[in-house]
Amino acid sequence: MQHKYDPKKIEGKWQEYWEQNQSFRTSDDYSLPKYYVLDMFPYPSGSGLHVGHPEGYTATDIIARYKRMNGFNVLHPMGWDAFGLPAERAAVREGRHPAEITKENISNFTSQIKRLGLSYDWNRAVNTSSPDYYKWTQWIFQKLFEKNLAYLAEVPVNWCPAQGTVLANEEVQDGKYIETGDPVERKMMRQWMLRITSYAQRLIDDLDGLDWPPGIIEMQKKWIGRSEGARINFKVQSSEENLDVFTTRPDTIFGATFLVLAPENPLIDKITSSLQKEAVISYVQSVANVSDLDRETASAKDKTGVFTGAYVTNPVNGKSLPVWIADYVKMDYGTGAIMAVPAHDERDSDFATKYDLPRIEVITDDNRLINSDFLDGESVIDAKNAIRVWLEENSVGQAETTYKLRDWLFSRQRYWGEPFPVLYGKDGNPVMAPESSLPITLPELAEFKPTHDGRPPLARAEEWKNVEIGGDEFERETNTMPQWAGSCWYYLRFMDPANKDKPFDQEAEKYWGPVDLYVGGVEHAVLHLLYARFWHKVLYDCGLVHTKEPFNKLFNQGMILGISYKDEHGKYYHPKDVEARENAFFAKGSDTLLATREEKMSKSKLNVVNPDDVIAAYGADALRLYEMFMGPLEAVKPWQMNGVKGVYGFLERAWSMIVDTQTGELNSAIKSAPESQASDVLLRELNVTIDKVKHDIDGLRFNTAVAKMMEFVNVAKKEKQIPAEVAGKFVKLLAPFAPHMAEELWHRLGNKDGITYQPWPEADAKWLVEESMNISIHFNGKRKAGLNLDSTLDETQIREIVEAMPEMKRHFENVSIQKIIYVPNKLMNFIVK
Ligand code: ANZ
Repeated sequence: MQHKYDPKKIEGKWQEYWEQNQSFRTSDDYSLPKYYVLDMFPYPSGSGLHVGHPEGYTATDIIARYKRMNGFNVLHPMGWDAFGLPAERAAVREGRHPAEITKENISNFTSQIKRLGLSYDWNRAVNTSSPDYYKWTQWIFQKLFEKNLAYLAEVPVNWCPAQGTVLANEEVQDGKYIETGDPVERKMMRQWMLRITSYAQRLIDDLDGLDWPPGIIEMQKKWIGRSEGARINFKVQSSEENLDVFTTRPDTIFGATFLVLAPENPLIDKITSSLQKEAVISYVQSVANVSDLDRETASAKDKTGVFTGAYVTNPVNGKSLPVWIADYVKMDYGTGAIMAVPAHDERDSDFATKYDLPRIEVITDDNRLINSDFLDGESVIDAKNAIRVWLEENSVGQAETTYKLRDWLFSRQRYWGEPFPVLYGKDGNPVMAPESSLPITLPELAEFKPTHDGRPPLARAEEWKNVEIGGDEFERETNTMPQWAGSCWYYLRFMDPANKDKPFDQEAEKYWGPVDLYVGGVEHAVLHLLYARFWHKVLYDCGLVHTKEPFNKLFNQGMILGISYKDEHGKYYHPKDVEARENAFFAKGSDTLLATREEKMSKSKLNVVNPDDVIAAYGADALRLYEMFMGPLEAVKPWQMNGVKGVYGFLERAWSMIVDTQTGELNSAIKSAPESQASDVLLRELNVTIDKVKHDIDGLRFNTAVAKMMEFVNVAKKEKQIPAEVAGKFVKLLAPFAPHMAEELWHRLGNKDGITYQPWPEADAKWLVEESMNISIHFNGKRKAGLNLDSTLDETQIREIVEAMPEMKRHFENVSIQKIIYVPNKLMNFIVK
């Protein structure tokens, strides 16, 4: 029998036991209460797991194990978000096929994750790049098409020349592809679009009922970007045309001194005067290739524009306003035209300064209207309402709400993605491939590199591309879906992963939906989490899911930072080399030391910690426990190996509390006596610990739960006698956190069944109250005495004690008690007359 705590001898053994016993297999008994706890499934990258992954995974695993012990049927699955650019880039780099690389990475991730002792039901694993999964991604796309939510359009796209593909708005930041930093350009292309904008309002409204971090809710609202304002029609002079502007500040209309059109606005052709034509054409051409970002961030002095030669009439006062073109106005927002109010808008002000255009002040410092005729003296809020009514009454405008959210650009010129279930007939119009032909499998392609002209790699698959149905010839769509497609609905597939006839069974969804707890990184705030909500709502409208929202509670774990070492030249050092280098420095008498930094883990900074190394040194239980003990789950925190050593020490103490490390038998303090034979000190500590751990797990405060268990062990180790029942209860508390050790100790305590489904211990309320309490005794609000009493006494008993006390006697003489105010555990106030 093993004597000392040795995770190597324990962990593999129990992992095998769980697998053999299918301990974590989810039950199909829908009469049980359910709990669905989900991790954001990983992209199986070539670099494998780093210690950031197990942070969220351990947290959800604790919840899953805890819920099982509380009688829930738990769905706790894991899978692979396996399509996407990185596998393709790795394939190009290594000269191998992305399918092969993905398979290898998945197998590596699986064994790494299994070593952590996470209680996933592996029977339910899904892989978004496998045909029996993406069959249904294609099927859902067809539902979107049927509902007119998928359409082809010639659109300005974010074209990334380096990657040879278009990107979604969400994937571009500061004019660069967020994954690689490659620059992104604007280009017109015919692409598949998803009409997420028709769900904009519902995507805002339904955030209300969600238990999500307020920051994420804010980010989604901001991204959707609802703006309330007005559309105002300006008549173009000596023309039949009208120019509509969108403004959030209709109250400033008397301050408008010119209008500005986006360079792409189609009205430009119709209103430009012949005199200005040449200048306008040359300006429009010059800005055609400037990226949105550069357009937006152009500073005051770089503001550019050109006069069209046309004038409009301001409907409120009949004044003539010149119409300009400038690239700070965007075509894809509002109406692609604005009324410029230089006195109150910074960009308009910059532009007016540069081109010497007038400004009229209409708002005072205290937000009242001036120079505004019938609006003078009004507050901004009242003026907004008044002008809206005026515009509507005079039929020159109306209230309008716009959103920043754009439709989702849904096609990519890449190989490693879901093929579209779409065919083009001879007329070039798209039709859906027959449902019976799904999945449209991705053809094996020897040459899958992106092309540089934007033609998708699949266009090379001649045989695959051309299909004949009932004598008619068709060509397949050769674009693929973006990497976000598969993750839009994977949480639904986990409910019924083997279904061959449907994406998932309705009964399964009714039982398991929605996800009760979803844990993942904050980086998905507006990408995955918005896309999945959108698809879910579409499925809701199709009657396929019964809840409006997919994820009831969301929690973001904080990033784990690595400690990196950098010298004065900016060079990074591996921690192993640091000691040697510093010694060398001291030997040379140099005073240059390496600077230590806490930074995001990355290969280039040599600060990535691999969980395999931690497990090899301290075991999976110590790794899990440390990940939880480092700090609050949501906090950003640095990885410290010493901390792992610390929790390892705790595990050793917990072990030796139960096992005699000399003989390997049970520690002599462990007695087969009933729980009641434990000392009051131990019983109190046990019950307080049970209570605290329960509440901390419920609140996802795992670090304080671990701290409490540490306290328990310190108290228990001073005891001469620990009834096995008491030890067993502690082991149950430990089980969600350090499941391997808990399972081992549980069996050593003489239990035959595994610990997974043992009922969670309940705290005996009797031990939760403080032993004694300090009560201050008042008469008519004045403190007369302080008493230390047994905390189990109730109001009547305390009153009797006080009345019987000789030193209190005089306070009760010659008075009558009107009322007694009792604040439990604090004070008793006698109101007397
Ligand atoms: C007059 C005005 C006066 C404006 C003022 C602002 C301040 P948000 O809040 O982002 O919705 N705008 C409208 N369409 C635009 C476009 N296509 N490209 C660039 N700018 C556009 O901003 C709405 C405001 O942004 C609108 O209200 C308009 O300028 C400008 F003191 O109209 B405002």
